[in-house]
Formats: sequence, C-alpha cells, structure tokens
Amino acid sequence: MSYSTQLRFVAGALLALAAPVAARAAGDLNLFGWSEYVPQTVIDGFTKATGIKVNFETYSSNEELISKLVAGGGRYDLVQPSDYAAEVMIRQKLLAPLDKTKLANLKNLSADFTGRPHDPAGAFTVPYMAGSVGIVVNTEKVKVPVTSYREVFQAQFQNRIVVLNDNREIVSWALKSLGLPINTITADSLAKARPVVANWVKLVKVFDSDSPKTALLNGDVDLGIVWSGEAAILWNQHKKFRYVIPAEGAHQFIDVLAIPANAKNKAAAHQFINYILRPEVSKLISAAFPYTNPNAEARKLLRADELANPASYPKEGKLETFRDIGRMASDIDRLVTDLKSAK
Ligand code: N2P
Repeated sequence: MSYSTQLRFVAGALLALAAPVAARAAGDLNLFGWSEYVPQTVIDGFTKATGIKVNFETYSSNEELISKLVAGGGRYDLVQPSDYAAEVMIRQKLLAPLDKTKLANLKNLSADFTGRPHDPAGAFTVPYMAGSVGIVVNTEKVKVPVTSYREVFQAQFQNRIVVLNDNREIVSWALKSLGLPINTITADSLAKARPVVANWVKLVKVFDSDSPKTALLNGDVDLGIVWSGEAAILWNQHKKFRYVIPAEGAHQFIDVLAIPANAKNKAAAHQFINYILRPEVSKLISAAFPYTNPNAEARKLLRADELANPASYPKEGKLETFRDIGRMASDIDRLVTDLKSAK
C-alpha cells in the first residue's frame, strides 16, 4: 500500500468509527432510542410494511441522548427522550413540531398520558411507554421487608445491590428520602443530598441502566432499584422477585417519540410514530418490554397476566414525574460523578 493509500485508508476507518450511521442511504430512518426498549420485531415489521430501512442506535440515559443529538448535526430522524428531557429539548428548540395529520393513530392513546406538563398540547412528542423506578427484592435472599430507599441502602446489603447508572435518579432517591423536592433543586438541597449519596454509592455492587435485571437473575446481587419494565421481566421469570414502589414516593416517567429539528427524514419518522401507535404493534412492545402501555387500544389486546404484573401496572404508590431543572442538572451530574470516583 502506498503512503497516500494508507492515509486514505486510515482516514476512512476513522470516519467509519466516528459516524457509523453516515453510511445511510437517502430514505433510511435513523432511530436513536433507549437500549432494551424497541423490539427488533417491531423495527423489522416497520421495514416490511413501508420498505423503509431503519438504522438503530441506542443510549442508556437522557443526558447521553441530548449530548449525542447536539453533537450529531442532523444524524438522527427520531429520538426517544423521557418527559423531562423532551421538555429540555423543546426549550432548546431541538425538536420539530409534529404534523398530526400524519398521525391518525394518536386517537389510540389514553388521555392519562397526554396533555402532561412537558408538552401540554402534544405539539412535539408522542408517548411511547411509561413506567416507574422502584425497588426489586429477591425474597429468597432478603428475608427482611424492604420498602423504602433507606432500607435498600443498609450496611447489611453492601455489595448486594444493583442500581440504575443514572445521576438524576440516584440524587432524586436521596432527596425523596430526606423529604426534599425532586424538581426544585437548590445548592442547599444538593448539599444535604451529598452525604447520603456518598454513603449509598459505597454500598452498590453494580451500576447498570441497560439491563439491571441481569445481575439479579444471575445471583450477583439480591436487591436493587430499577426501571419497572426490568422488574416486570424478573417477575415473569420468577415470583421471588418482588417490585415495591418506595414508601417515600417514586419517579414516574413517560418516554416519548420526538423528531429532532434538524432531522433529514421527517416523513419516515412520522410513519414510524404512526406505526408504533397501531394497537397490534404496541402490544408487541409490551410483550418484549413490559412497561406501562399508554395506548388504550393496545391495552385491550394484552393478556390478563400481562395487566396483572405488579411492576407494569402498580396498583398503589406515590408517583411523580421529573421536570426540566435547567442548570442544576449539571450540578447533579458533577456531584454523582465526583462521589463515584471517590468510591
Ligand atoms: C429502557 C429504559 C427505559 C426507561 N431500557 C427510561 N425512562
């Protein structure tokens, strides 16, 4: 290989590494979604129904989504933020308004999940799935009741705990356990949360937002704080895994689909949103990832045992959604990153 060929080869390899999706063909849909959330069968079904190829990339937190979207320069056609992240993105003008004439299946959604504060008129977002963040306990290993955040983070459970690898989450649990608000964050409330979080991170064995169920299933840990859909899968595997909404109250999320303002293929993005709103498609999402389905028509198609799963459809518990907290979000990030590196 000549020197200049080698250079071209290296440059090409670097470009491929930096931008795997750049190889898209015109007309493809570039979907950027949470890991373990969009079944491949649904993506394949969409391609079969429309002829549109989907390039799928995943992320593990809202913060990762926003930073990659901002850096991506029009790389993504469809994203899947949580409510509060969508609120941030709307404020920062990162989202395109939806053309509702292309979304006939919006009528299938339950009114319980629309008209929420992050996007009151539904101008930018469409609910995908909802859920909560709660405690899961392997009751064969943990014989004492665990019903609150404080009861999870006890010295007796050191190195037996899995939690989400999510800074906003862990700080909110600490704030809740102190009786402080999770959406009005001040320097003072963070100073109070800091020693609590410092203590807690030392007790955790595994931080995992992608598949926290795995450490519980393979017996690496005995309890944790996880997304409700993960707990629902554990319950389906074995009834020894119990889901509990923490007594202090838990975070409820509504994750949505939204189209970036600089998306190149907004038409395909609308088609995908309308496709997942079909009841028979939405039902497949629930079967693979048993979160709380916001699609009223899809719910009618779920089996009784799916609707009876206590993690997917909890009967009681205080739930509160996150809101855009502006610049305090980076203070939270810094706090947890510091404490984890000191662990
Ligand atoms: C899917 C996680 C979705 C819940 N793995 C986050 N809001």
